Amino acid sequence: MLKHDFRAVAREFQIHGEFLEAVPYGSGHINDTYCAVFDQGGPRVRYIFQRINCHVFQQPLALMQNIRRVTEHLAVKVACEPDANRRVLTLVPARSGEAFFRDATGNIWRVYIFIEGARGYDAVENPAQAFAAARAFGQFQKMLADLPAPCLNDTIPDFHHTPKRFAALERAIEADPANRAQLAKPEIEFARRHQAICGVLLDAKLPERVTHNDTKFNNVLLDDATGEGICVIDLDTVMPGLALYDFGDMVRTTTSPAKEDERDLSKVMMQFPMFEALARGYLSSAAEFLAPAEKKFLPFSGKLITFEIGIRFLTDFLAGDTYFKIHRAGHNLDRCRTQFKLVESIERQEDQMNKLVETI
Ligand code: ADP
Ligand code: GN1
Ligand code: MG
Repeated sequence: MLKHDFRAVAREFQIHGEFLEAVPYGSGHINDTYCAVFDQGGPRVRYIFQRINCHVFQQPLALMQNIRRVTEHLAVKVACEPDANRRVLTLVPARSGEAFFRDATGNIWRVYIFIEGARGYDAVENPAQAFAAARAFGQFQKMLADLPAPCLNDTIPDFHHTPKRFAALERAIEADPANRAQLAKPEIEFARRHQAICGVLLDAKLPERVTHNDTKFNNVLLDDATGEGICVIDLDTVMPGLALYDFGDMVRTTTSPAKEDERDLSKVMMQFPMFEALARGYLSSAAEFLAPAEKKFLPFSGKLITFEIGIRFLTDFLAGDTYFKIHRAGHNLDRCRTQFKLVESIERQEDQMNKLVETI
């Protein structure tokens, strides 16, 4: 039995032709994503159907308002480029004219045109990919620098406020509702040993910008033919933030050859050539607007955001897996372990990373 009546959802959007099927798609941790296929007379046409996770995003309408503004702004920016309609997500309007549809049980659905001829990767394969991804995310920040007022809505308040993330971890350790703290003693100790880094970027008085905030490697689609970072996706957390949150998450997800949930920790490492490609790719599009202080903290941001996501995984493990989707017992603890291993690897190479950035 299908979990959702996709045919009924499809009817609520401005899509012509006959709905054929919808299958789960991608490996995101938050929303439910499906690839929906339609017969429109010629070759099959695909769309992305997404059910927004309203446990995570408690104000889905404010979120959709952001996405509408951001995608419309970006569409104007890329209009003159070749293949313009593959360079930005395009929302398919609902029959009501809204950007979403709320079904009878309260689920909120949105539909995007499927970006064909490109794909996202869960693990980086070579420095060229790292360069392409970072260049695209830098370009994304640049194109949104002149988004007209008002500010975007905060879809998750304090999303990258690391000290508050740390406080949430301490609360979870204290409450220990799933009786798991005993299973994560080394990780809890690791987190506590690193507490001092939490506030560094907040104390540095860096400029607030419009940032993506979830720049993991699989949130940019790379063109199958050219390898270019053709389209930045997953716009739920686009909101005011620090440019370094985005660069930090790129370091987290685009320098190690291992997947985020790899159990063999010997495979987890910060590979210097990937970092170099990432820094060069990002600066190829972002150097013109970055302040010197932001540039200086590029390597540190990688350590901080890797640590931050590590403590979020640990917190969710302790809380009983209520936030991130999991696919096996201990999944969030496995994810936490890769993050902390990567923090250590970055620490060992931080001086070299700093020296490199000074030369770019
Ligand atoms: P989540 O917030 O759960 O990570 P995403 O918005 O990142 O959800 O979507 C999940 C996956 O679906 C992506 O990693 C990507 O593979 C795929 N995807 C999302 N939007 C599109 C699109 N417009 N075209 C093609 N693939 C897409
Ligand atoms: C989630 O949505 P997805 O899977 O791209 C999370 C990010 C984490 C990431 C860890 C809204 O990203 O913050 O860094 O998992 N998104 C949200 O893989 O919490
Ligand atoms: Mg995603």
